Amino acid sequence: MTEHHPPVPRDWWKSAVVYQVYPRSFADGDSDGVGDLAGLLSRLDHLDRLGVDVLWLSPVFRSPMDDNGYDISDYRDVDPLFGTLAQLDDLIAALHARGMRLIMDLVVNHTSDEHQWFAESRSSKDDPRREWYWWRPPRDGHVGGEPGAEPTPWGSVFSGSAWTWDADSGEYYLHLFSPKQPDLNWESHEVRRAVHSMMNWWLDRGVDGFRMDVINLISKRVVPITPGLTAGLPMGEVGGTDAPSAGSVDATTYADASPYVVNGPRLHEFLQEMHREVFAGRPPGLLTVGEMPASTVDQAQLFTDPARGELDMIFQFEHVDLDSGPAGKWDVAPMTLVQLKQSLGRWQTGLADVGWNSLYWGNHDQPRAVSRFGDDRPEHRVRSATALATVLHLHRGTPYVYQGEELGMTNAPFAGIEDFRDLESLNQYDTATAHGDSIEDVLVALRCKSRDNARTPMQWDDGPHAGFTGGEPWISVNPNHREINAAAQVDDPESVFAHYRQLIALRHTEQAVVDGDFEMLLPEHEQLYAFTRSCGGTVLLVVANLSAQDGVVAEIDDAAGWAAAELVLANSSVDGVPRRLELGPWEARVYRRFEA
Ligand code: TEU
Repeated sequence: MTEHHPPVPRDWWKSAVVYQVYPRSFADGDSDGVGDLAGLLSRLDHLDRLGVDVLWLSPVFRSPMDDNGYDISDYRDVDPLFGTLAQLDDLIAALHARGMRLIMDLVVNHTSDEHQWFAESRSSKDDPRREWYWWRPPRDGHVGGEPGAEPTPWGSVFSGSAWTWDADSGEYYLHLFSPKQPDLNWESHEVRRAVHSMMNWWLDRGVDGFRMDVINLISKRVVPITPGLTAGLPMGEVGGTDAPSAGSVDATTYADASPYVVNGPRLHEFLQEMHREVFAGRPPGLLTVGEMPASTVDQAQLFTDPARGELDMIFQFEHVDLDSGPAGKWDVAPMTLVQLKQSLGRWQTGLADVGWNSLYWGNHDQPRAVSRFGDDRPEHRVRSATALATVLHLHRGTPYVYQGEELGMTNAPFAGIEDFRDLESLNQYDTATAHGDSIEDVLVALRCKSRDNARTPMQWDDGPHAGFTGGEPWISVNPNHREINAAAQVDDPESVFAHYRQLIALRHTEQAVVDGDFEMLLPEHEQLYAFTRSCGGTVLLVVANLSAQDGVVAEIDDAAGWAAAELVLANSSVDGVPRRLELGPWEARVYRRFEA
């Protein structure tokens, strides 16, 4: 269906904005309490009005839903919970008719344990598909299934061991996530061929690319078998200091697998092969973004250098790990604005000449942006959400908007553990309380960091269940939907939604937003986030007070000149022509001027 698109430049995505839909929580068309494709199809006007260019749809494939669809049992069909393949074709057509593109979630580090491939693989040690997954015997001198017999002491991201014992075939299989998400063995060229063929099938059907789930975990560090190592996998140390950056591995009981599974030795080779087999021969208009926890700027440069033929951009995790302490995600730590600027600024500089950034504050795995990086108290919420958006969207890179972020949706007021649904949160609760942590301490961390914060239903209106469903929602709707909802915002020029619309439109019209060089100003300032973007003779100044403090003055070169420049965009009105740049709580402005 690519022939429907007008000719597009290869790097069209530099001026694009992507909107992420987590289908389970977006809109429910059949009143079973779970969002679905019918619901999404009925809400495309919302995306259209916002002006986004691309929809990233989290998984809708067949799945037992252990991890809400990130455990796929059939890559070539839609789960009945979400609808039908015909509806997905309708979605592709409807988006293309509106000039939008669709990228699907590609989850190929692992499958579901209910995928046919795994069923065959586990059926016997001699099955031809045995080597499609990571099977290993118990540790030397141990009996399979007993504690301590796991091939390596690696922990899973979702608590517990990364190995599960299969008594029937007498071996363990590896799962870096849940036991229902066995890791595929990418060393097998048959696995790689099967994945490429599935990807080509989707592109032929009309999808425009993929967001690739934990794609930097597909190459594992397999080493020759020597004493002290189990069957070619290194052990790792229990209690090691390298907490996995994105995960929540219980470091007192398990070893961190990340040195052996993150950005492994054949990753570049696998990505280049995928590019050749799937993307290289196709016309421009496709988008690839790899989710890559624990990746550095230097690595990102290699992954996204167009000359290398790997990916268009990656999701890095540095800025969303700043509020994690040494013990990982649940060890909630304070984060300063100076640290945040240092981190994002380094990515701007590092990918200035080669490669490209993706930009995000949130997604379905992260707490709500305004609650985490901003101030969600009623008196600051709107300005804080719009200030954050201004800063992010004016960086160099492709911005991603997570559903509800454009409304300034907040974290949820979860009370007890019965309010949570996510397996990661539920496992963490069990593990931490079994360890002796107090229930209240565990809940405090969950309320802050649980992925369920992002997964409460989209707030469409102030009616029952926020207009999300005619049934009982699978997870509670945030009671603040009475104030925070789409219906109240789409026609209000002062709303968070209207501000996002302006930011997206600005990227479409102002070349300096897309291509301009980035220069950080006032890096040590504790309240202000300020930078310029320059392109040709155009210079944009972005200045935002990311604090609740009033009267914060930006002391930059030629502040008076800037204060008199054209105000392109702001989240609060500026009266007259001030002689200096003084900002109120969470105030953000974008100025433009032309320099010879
Ligand atoms: O996430 C992988 C990942 O590293 C995380 O963001 C993870 O959810 C978080 O660290 C947990 O603390 C991807 C998907 O986005 C996520 O929803 C899936 O659960 C996961 O992979 C497994 O497929």
